[in-house]
Amino acid sequence: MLCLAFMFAMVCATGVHGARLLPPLPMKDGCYQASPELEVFRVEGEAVILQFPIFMRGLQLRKIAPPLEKYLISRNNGSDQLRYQSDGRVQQQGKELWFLPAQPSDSGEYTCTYRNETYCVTGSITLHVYESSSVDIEKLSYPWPALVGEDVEFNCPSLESFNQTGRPIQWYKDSNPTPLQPGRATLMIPAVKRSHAGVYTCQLTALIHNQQYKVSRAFLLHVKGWCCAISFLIIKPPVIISPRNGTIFEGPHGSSLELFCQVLTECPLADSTVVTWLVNSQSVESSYLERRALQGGRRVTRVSEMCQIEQRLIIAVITEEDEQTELKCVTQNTSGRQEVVAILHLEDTTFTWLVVAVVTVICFLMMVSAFLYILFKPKTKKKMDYILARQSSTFSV
Ligand SMILES: *[C@@H]1O[C@H](CO)[C@@H](O)[C@H](O)[C@H]1NC(C)=O
Ligand SMILES: *[C@@H]1O[C@H](CO)[C@@H](O)[C@H](O)[C@H]1NC(C)=O
Ligand SMILES: *[C@@H]1O[C@H](CO)[C@@H](O)[C@H](O)[C@H]1NC(C)=O
Ligand SMILES: *[C@@H]1O[C@H](CO)[C@@H](O)[C@H](O)[C@H]1NC(C)=O
Ligand SMILES: CC(=O)N[C@H]1CO[C@H](CO)[C@@H](O)[C@@H]1O
Repeated sequence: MLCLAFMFAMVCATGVHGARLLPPLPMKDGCYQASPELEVFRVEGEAVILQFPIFMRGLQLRKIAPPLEKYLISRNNGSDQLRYQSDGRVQQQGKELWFLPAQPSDSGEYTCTYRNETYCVTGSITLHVYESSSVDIEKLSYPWPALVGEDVEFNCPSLESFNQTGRPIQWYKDSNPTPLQPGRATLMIPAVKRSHAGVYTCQLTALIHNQQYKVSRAFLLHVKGWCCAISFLIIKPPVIISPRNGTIFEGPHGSSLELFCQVLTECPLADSTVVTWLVNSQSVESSYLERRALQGGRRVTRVSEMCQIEQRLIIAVITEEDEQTELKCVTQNTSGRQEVVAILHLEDTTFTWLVVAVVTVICFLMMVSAFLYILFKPKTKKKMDYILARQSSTFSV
């Protein structure tokens, strides 16, 4: 009986193995907490659409699809939760929060929550809105390292959510008011020179509720020549502390994986230190894993004198084609570059079946011996009596 129960448990465990195992989310106040989103930096006076891609992806992976009206977006202000209507300057539109336009006082933490009678899950994002006069351009812009002679191509990013007016996208360099080239979402700089370094801003006019709003994004282009790497040696380069080089990430077929790349760097460099995951040396978006993987959730924390940057890679479902896939974490700064390589390996389930087989054999043998014992028990007793009788007869002599 015990044997059968054990075998059943083993088979069940194997079955669960094959099902989609998602990393359990931490829970706070009865609500599961999705990992925080990438922080968002914007300028006042522009339209901002706040989204929760990591949270939404988490719901999707867990096959939770609440109706739009069940998402509750609110702002954390101490212990207060401020909610939003579907009109007004700041309004909730389904899974998004729209700022028409954003103000510096909008800076803060926002959460998106789905709750029903039995389940609750929440995600959070931090928004920074800068006054246009005091724009910290280093913070606002996407860092873009390049080497002299490289071709650089900028795509005006994160604009999919906006409906553009007929007006073309304009590109500006530094504070020069003359646009660089008219009307293209992509800016090309062939064979980049040192003089090209600087801040590139793309600007467009979006139409929201029949009103026009300004939307802009900026890139900070650094151009480094081979000659000058030495001048940065004084600053310690960023160091990847996890994962270790050569790590093998194991997961059974059908399960999901959440990987973290942790980088230690000097705090003043933290914002400009790039940490990225590559799949077989390609960006996640252009790799074969593009549909099943998502990277994000960059988080910077202070660790005594240094700053630690964490970048996540989530693989929704692992399949056979992922065997031996190379996952590389790369960190880069003008002070240096480091990379570690990890390999994806599909867990072998033969072992589990071997255990099941061994247990089955042991169970069978135990049952056979029990059967034999019952069969021969009476005979043994007779023999014992006989021996005892003989012994007593000997003693009586
Ligand atoms: C609450 O949501 C969870 C997750 O989607 C679902 O499994 C559960 O059935 C829901 N409960 C109710 C009462 O709707
Ligand atoms: C947050 O709370 C503080 C005091 O509790 C208040 O002064 C402030 O206006 C609140 N912020 C928002 C955005 O409501
Ligand atoms: C863009 O247009 C679509 C279709 O008209 C509309 O549903 C959506 O809300 C618009 N988005 C914005 C940000 O105005
Ligand atoms: C990890 O290994 C790769 C190649 O095997 C090497 O290029 C890289 O420098 C190594 N990284 C570290 C931190 O040792
Ligand atoms: C490529 C890159 O992001 N470089 C950064 C490394 O650190 C220097 C020193 O602060 C920054 O100026 C660069 O932006």
